[in-house]
Amino acid sequence: VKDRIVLEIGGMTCAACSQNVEKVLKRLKGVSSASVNITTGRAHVEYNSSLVSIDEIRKAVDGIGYSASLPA
Ligand code: 9UX
Repeated sequence: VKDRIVLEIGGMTCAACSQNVEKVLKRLKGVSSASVNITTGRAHVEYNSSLVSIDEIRKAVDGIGYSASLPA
């Protein structure tokens, strides 16, 4: 089953930041695609919820110095 989530990423100040976030997301087991838009500050993630949780996804982003939260 493929799930999708949109996360609001905090702390991105340059275009390379979005690449950093994308990379760490794609490295997660269970994440099949990740795309981060520096302009909107949002990440679109496709993942398998039986392999990885939203919390794990958020923690991975947190772990490289950015924040990830559910859009208000
Ligand atoms: Mo965007 Mo950079 O961080 O060291 S300001 S990649």
